[in-house]
Amino acid sequence: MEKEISALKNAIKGAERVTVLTGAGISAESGVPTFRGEGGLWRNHDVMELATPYAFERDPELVWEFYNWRRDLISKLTFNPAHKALVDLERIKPSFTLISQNVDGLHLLAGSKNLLEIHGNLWKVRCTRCNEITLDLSPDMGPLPKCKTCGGLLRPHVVWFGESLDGELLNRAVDASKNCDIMLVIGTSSVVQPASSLAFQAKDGGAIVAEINLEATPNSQFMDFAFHGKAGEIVPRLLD
Ligand code: BV8
Ligand code: ZN
Repeated sequence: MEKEISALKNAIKGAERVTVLTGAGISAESGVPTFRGEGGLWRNHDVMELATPYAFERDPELVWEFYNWRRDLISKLTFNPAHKALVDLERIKPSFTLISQNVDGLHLLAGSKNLLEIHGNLWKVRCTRCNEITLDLSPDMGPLPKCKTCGGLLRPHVVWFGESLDGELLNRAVDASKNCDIMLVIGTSSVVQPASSLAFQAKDGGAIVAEINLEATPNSQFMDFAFHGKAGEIVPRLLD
């Protein structure tokens, strides 16, 4: 591990353009439940069933209960050394893009600037009628929050399963993946599409690709480096 770590550290040092892709695993040590593993359940509902437009259509109050529960939980948490290390890296690199699948807002809280939240952000709400997007940090939005402008029902401004990602954000993420010298893939099970394909875009673009994740993933075999352990421990070591 030591030899590999120093090899990757040197590669990062020599890289001009760095792109990072993060998933729920980078927030795990902050106390945010991940999607798979133990975090995958809320009141015996499969989270994957709740984070869908169909669930919201069928039972908006249940979905809002789930999101209010997450908002309340995350409002008491903060970023961890892995988030912080990425902020420090961004400051010293001529070109840096952080692509996150996470909606918890912890990268913003840590101070990341060039951030693409490709699955949206839990702290933003969108009106289902007039599409107005507002930032609202209240832990509990109430059972069926309504738009102040038109009275329409609000929804979390996140990308649910079965919904397509914002085209412009995705294009910028693909661009940052295709045109980088190194991509770090941190804390993602790499099963969710199209995010998990970004690592291949980076490889196609000639980048060195490194995975830092608690366990192996379907993409591990394609990586130039694959470190299995905690992001909060490994990422700061890579960037110190
Ligand atoms: C789309 C917002 C289609 C909601 C999220 C192709 C094949 C098969 C299926 C599909 C496909 N294309 C599309 C699909 C369907 C689906 C999909 O990918 N399904 C998967 C499950 C197979 N994709 C979609 O629906 C996407 N939409 O493609 O649209 C389309 C196209 C055209 C027109 C119309 C429609 C939308 C996907 C976005 C879903 N929204 N989040 C919310 O959060 O409330 S994704 C959700 O999962 C979270 O954002 C989360 O970040 C993300 C991915 O999961 P991970 O981040 O990887 O988290 P996970 O728990 O899985 O893994 C955590 C990892 O961390 C683990 O490996 C663990 O070992 C590790 N870990 C734990 N602790 C630590 C750690 N690592 C380091 N340190 C630690 N301490
Ligand atoms: Zn409205």
